[in-house]
Amino acid sequence: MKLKLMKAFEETYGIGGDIRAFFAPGRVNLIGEHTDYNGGHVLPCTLHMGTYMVVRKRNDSILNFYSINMKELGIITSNLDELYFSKEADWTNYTKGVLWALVKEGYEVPCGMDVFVYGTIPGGAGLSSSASLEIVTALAVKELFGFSGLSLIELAKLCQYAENNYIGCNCGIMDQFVVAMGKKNHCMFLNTNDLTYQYVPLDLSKVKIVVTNSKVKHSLVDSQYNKRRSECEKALSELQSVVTISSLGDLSKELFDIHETAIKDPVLRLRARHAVYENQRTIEATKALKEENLMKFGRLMNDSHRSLRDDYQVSCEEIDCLVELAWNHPGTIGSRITGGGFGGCTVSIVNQDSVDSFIDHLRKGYQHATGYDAEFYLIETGDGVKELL
Ligand code: GAF
Repeated sequence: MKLKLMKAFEETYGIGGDIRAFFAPGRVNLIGEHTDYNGGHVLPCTLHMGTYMVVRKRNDSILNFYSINMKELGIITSNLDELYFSKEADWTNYTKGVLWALVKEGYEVPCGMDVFVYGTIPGGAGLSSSASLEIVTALAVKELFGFSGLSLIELAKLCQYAENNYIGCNCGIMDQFVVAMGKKNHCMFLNTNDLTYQYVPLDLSKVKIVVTNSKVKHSLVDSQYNKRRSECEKALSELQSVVTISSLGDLSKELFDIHETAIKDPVLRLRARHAVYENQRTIEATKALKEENLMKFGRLMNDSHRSLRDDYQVSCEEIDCLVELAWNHPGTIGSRITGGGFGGCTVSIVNQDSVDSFIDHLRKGYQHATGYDAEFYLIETGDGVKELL
């Protein structure tokens, strides 16, 4: 792949100079949804699908961006003096946002770059194509300009900062963190409160992770995401008048049940309830995975979906349809919505022998109920961001 992309780079920008190539994966979250901005735990794994970036320094301050996936936009040109969000900059806002965050942090970017991108993550599916683009940019820039003091975790934080303050999505740290730090054949149990993490082995010899793309993305995703976050912050501040906690992730289910009436608005109570219960479910699910108790893991995934559907209300008809079809299939161990919500993908753990009939059942049932053609990805795990040497 590297050689092919290098050749394509030269065809786009001309030959010569030091050309380097990088790759960052996408991610799928197995459980622990909407907990990462509530000081809770998450359990994502990195994918074989991801974003390739080929780069070369320039002698001036021009930034050229080209993506094979957005051929129709051609080369999008910008400048180091123009690191601000603009609608016309389209997908390059993510790369520019990372440069902006680095400069803001005091890293001097001395010259422009020619940038060539190829992504294999389906866009808008909730598999973190944006975090993947951000992190691959961050590593490429770090390596190109010798910002050797920056660790991968610091890069993840900078990319989250860019997403929050340049793009305007108030996301948590999960996506950037795992895309930077993920490990093949493992998922990552991350405590978003203190950023401690463990790699948990993922044995996919008898079961498969099937990601189903609903092909639906409701436009309210960004506004509703930010709204959920502020609802949780409000609920937290009300709880803090009766119990000493610094985040919803500090609460056990039992303590929540005792104190929940401190939250006046019943809707906010539901949001906080999801954040607290989902965090505890993620801790339990990780334990079940370590003990190889997949049946329990699957039940917790199903509970997670119900909570996201009923309490957090980030699901939608199409996703519920896919999850119910999965629940009705005998080969399914667990199934739920994954990612930010309002469309995107479901993640299911399916017995290896049943994968074909599972896909067939969902494909037909979903087509019949909604008219949409779902897409299916059999997940292979991959490593976090790296230079392709
Ligand atoms: C999106 C966000 F980017 C993550 O930070 C996380 O909150 C997730 O939605 C929901 O769990 O992917």
